[in-house]
Amino acid sequence: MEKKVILSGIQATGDLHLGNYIGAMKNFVKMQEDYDCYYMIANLHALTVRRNPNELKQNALKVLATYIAVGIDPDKSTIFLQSQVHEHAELGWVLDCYTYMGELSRMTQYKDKSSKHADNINAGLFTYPSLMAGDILLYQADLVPTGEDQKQHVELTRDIAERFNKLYGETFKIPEPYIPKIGARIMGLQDPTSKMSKSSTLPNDTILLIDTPEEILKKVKKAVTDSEGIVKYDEKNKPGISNLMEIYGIINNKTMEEIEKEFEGEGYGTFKVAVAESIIKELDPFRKKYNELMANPKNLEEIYNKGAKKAQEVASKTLKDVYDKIGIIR
Ligand code: ATP
Ligand code: LTN
Repeated sequence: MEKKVILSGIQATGDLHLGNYIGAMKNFVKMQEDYDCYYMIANLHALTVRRNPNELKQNALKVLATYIAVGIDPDKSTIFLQSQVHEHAELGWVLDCYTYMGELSRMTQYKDKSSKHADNINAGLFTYPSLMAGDILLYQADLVPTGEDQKQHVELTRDIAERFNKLYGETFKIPEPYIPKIGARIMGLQDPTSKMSKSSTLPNDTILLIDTPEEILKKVKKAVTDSEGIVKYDEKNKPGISNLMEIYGIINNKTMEEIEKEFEGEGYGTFKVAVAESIIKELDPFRKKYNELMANPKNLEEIYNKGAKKAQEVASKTLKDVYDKIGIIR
């Protein structure tokens, strides 16, 4: 039986954090055993916010090295740069013409980012989801593993694909979002009411995968909690503690009830140290491997060139079918 296809991507916008790891990459690693996986570095998507060119290049390599250091095996999964497979930009344009302004204007990410970057509300920021739909549909993906914040974009992708299929006949597989039940929205440590993010400006809010054990311990110790002093899961009234519990639960494979029992009668101090130690242990092999990979850019280049070739074989077939169906001479 043919394996089901997975596609996901992460923007090349900076050092990756614990939210990216728990919400997305931990699943990328698990899924590569049973699925035909395509993991993309979304560097074209990163252009929606003004970037320094050298940093953008470097960030693409950082995401690639992170993928491999968390356990994605380039011999099992296809890892590639979005920019190296020109079919993404082409299908993105075609799908722009099958996506309505009304749909795009309802996207939460667009609303968030345009309020944060009010001086640069460019057309790319607005049409971002149709480029993302192209990423997914080019590979005929069955499942798209992401954090909660991307669910809306995958749902729009389904609508666009269904619309196209209705007009031209079966062309695209209709993808499903794959969102983890726990950990799909890891919150900031300083502001547990908004998601942990690369672009957070609060110090100690985000745990980076490259943080040292000392930094991780310091950040977790400083995490905002509440004055109750009881380790209990209550997302609404105890967002800080609930967030730490989710992190601890995912890493140690424990339910919220089990964690409540384990820390019954203990204060937040003890619990925070246990959380920090779990994160440190989980990320310990990562840091060494990441640094080794980043020290050898030639090796990274080989990996992304090989991945792009494989990705393009699949992507070009879908684009050819699309162009034939809509009447574009190639
Ligand atoms: P930015 O701050 O630049 O928007 P980001 O930190 O939100 O970046 P993305 O590159 O947009 O990160 O996301 C990469 C993947 O990680 C996506 O699948 C996204 O859903 C997931 N993700 C991002 N933040 C979190 C989070 N706090 N909790 C769980 N998953 C997350
Ligand atoms: N929009 C995503 C990144 C992304 C993506 C994709 C995710 C670009 N293309 C295709 C899944 C599938 C984000 O901002 N995290």
